[in-house]
Amino acid sequence: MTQGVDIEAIELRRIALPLVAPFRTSFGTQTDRDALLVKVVTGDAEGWGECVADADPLYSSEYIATQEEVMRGFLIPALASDAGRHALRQHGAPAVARVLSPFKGHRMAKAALETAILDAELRAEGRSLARELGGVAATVPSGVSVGIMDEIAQLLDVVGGYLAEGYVRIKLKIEPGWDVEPVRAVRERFGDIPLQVDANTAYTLRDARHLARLDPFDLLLIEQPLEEDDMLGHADLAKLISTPICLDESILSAQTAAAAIRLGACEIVNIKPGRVGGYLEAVRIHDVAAAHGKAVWCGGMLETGIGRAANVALASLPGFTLPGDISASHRFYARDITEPLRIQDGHMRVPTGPGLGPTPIPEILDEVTTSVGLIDVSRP
Ligand code: SMG
Ligand code: MG
Repeated sequence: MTQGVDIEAIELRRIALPLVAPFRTSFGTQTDRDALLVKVVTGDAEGWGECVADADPLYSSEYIATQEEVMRGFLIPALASDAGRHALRQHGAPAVARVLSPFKGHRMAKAALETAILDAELRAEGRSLARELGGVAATVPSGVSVGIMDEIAQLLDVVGGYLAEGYVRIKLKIEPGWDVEPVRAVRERFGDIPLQVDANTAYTLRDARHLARLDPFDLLLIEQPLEEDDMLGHADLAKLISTPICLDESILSAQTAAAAIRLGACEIVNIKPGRVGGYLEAVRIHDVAAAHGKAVWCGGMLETGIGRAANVALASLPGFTLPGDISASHRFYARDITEPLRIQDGHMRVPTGPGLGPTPIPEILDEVTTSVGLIDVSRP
């Protein structure tokens, strides 16, 4: 348990980072990442959080401009109110979700604030996020997510490159028209590698027979084939295909995870702290899944070293039995804002330093910053 925290100021910083190569999914092609970083300043330390919302509401309804606005207009004022400050002083980061609970949704904004507060608290106390969350592993296996390509030949080159780098699991982004053939080609070329696919809601239940054509390829899972709110559709689909269904976009909380598991809508859960409102809720989802004997793994949202280091800490919990989307900094960024995270023998080392571990390198951070504002929340 943490010891309580007194916030003096919160900095909101927008940064823009070019991607090393375009990343295409069923909902669009990304060429750079527009991110929002939160820095919380207390009397004892600074803490960092990364808001994982994209520039456009294509992955989910949240997008970066609204996340910044909801923080400024509602979430930060609630944390800075007398009641908010009192709760934070008494209970520290675990109070954040409760203080912010009157405001519906906006989980990515809530997660970034909670992470920064938790990080500040842990840094002040010299404790690591991994230990705080209940992590047990010293390293975690790295999987990599591979975007949709124009040509199969190009895909095979890219996958071959990642396997040569040591990634222990490949995830292919799929959509109608780019599914069975790329999977077949990767299986034929690379054999029995751990392989899975992610549809980002691109199909409907009417595609069940088509999706069953993936069955012979022995995939680890198919991630989010149907719409975010189509829990029953996923439960029905699970009876029509043999590839295990994993939910990503549909799982917003421990409660939705429990419902999805009870309904038979998923066999496996992709846990993304941003999507579920923070690392503390992420641990609760891990616990719910473990109680039902379901595997979980840690998803990715093209985080910088800040968000990614925290994800590595989460992935060190015992229920994370499948490799996460936890790739090295240079998978997406020629220059990360932290010391680059690297993989070694297909694994990433769990940070052991205080808080989430790495911090942004000030010169790099300044160069990529597009706007920054400091909100004074101190009281005499
Ligand atoms: O961070 O390695 C990463 C990206 C992993 O494919 C990835 N994420 O649906 O799981 C997913 C996607 C969401 C982000 S696409 C913009
Ligand atoms: Mg996904």
